[in-house]
Amino acid sequence: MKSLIILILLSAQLLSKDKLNVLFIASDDLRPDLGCYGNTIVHSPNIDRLASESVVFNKAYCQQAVCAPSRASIMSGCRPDTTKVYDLSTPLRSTLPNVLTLPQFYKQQGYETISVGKIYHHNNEDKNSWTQPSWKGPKGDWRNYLNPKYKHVYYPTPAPAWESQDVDDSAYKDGQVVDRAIQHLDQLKSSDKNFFLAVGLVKPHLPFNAPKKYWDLYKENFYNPARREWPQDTPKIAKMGWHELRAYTDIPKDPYSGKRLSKAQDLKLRQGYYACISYIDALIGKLINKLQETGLDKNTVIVLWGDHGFKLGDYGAWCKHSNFEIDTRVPLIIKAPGIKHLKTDSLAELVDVYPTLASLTGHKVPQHCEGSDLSKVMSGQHKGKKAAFSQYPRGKNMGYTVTDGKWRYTEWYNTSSTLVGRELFDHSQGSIAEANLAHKPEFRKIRDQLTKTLNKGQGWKEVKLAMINN
Ligand SMILES: [Ca+2]
Repeated sequence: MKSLIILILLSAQLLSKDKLNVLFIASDDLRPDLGCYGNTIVHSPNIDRLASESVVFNKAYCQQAVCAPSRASIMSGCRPDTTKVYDLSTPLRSTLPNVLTLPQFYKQQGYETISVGKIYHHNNEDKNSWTQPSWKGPKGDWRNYLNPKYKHVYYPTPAPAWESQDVDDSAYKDGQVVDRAIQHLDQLKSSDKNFFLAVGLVKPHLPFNAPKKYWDLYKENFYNPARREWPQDTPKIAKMGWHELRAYTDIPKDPYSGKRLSKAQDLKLRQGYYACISYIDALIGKLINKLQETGLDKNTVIVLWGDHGFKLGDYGAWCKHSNFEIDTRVPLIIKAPGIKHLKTDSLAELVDVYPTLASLTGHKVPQHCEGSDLSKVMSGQHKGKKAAFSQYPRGKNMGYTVTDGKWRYTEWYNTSSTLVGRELFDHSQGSIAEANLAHKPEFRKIRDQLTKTLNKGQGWKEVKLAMINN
């Protein structure tokens, strides 16, 4: 009897809203340090609960490991060489004024499209994407210190890279963003329209500002980098000097001085990053509980993604900005009604999110999408793609990188399209590599195969075609 009532209620809902909704949750700088990805230190019970009902992509990659280019790519469905957004100062519409963004696509299908928090990188949250004015969060500096001394600081930031205040969840920006998202769900519950609700959390991005209770979870238990030196024989062009962290007080300023963080700073930063993960985990829990409470979870696809990886002292470095596995690998968790839990090593790219969501919600995938529809991978009907691609500029040079799930291979080109550096890393044991193997004769065959797959950064076209034809 109970299931019959549920069926009738569900049918009524499907009659008025015949397509699926989307709850699109972005986290800034979140690498896959989550319980559901096998991390035993972090406290992420809410994301783990979501993951237990979702498809968890264990090998998912951003297309460029820094905020604006990664976000321009996922939101447009295009790769950085198409968006031409390679830096933080170029908004998507300045290079692709007419591209049909993911939310704009849903808007065209008659959806209510709403954005709260940080979705695109820039303050102007692309008016064409949304049916309501977007809300970036409470007014004030994005660094969001509560200490009045640091409230209005600007770059370079004369403030510590962390803050731990004994406050409740809504004191910081992300808490208020989720409170606002919850209000939207209350309104959307009685709307006769489908919705695409984007919720952009700014943590665990620097500065690591989070309520004290989350810091207290990590008083004794710390993440410890497996390797504190660059991989052996890595070309100079591949490395970066973690300038982003050096902008904060008490961090050594000269990237080439060889100065490292003090042990106390090192521990504090890693504790702070994990505190921020647990903070957003609690907020994501609130959001998902609300979705369930409204009953909207029955016909809503949930996607949780991070815009790129992060180094926490790994390789003796911090932040992102590279083509390394640890900077390109991201969490990607998708829950869709009717699709069973799966943890998969099938390769995924953030550029796949657009076509996959379009397909999962019952729409035709727009032609311009440069990623692949992974819905059949999610339902176990397709084994997935052969390779995943990313890129990163270094000055006027461009590094193109590819992974086949085990090997990561990178080629660096200068402005005359001359090859100026190669890297080949074995990642069969995880995200950290011991040495660059690109110039070892015994790995020549693998390198040659991956050179072909990479095809100077254009190899994705062949991989996409193969996904359609197989
Ligand atoms: Ca970011």
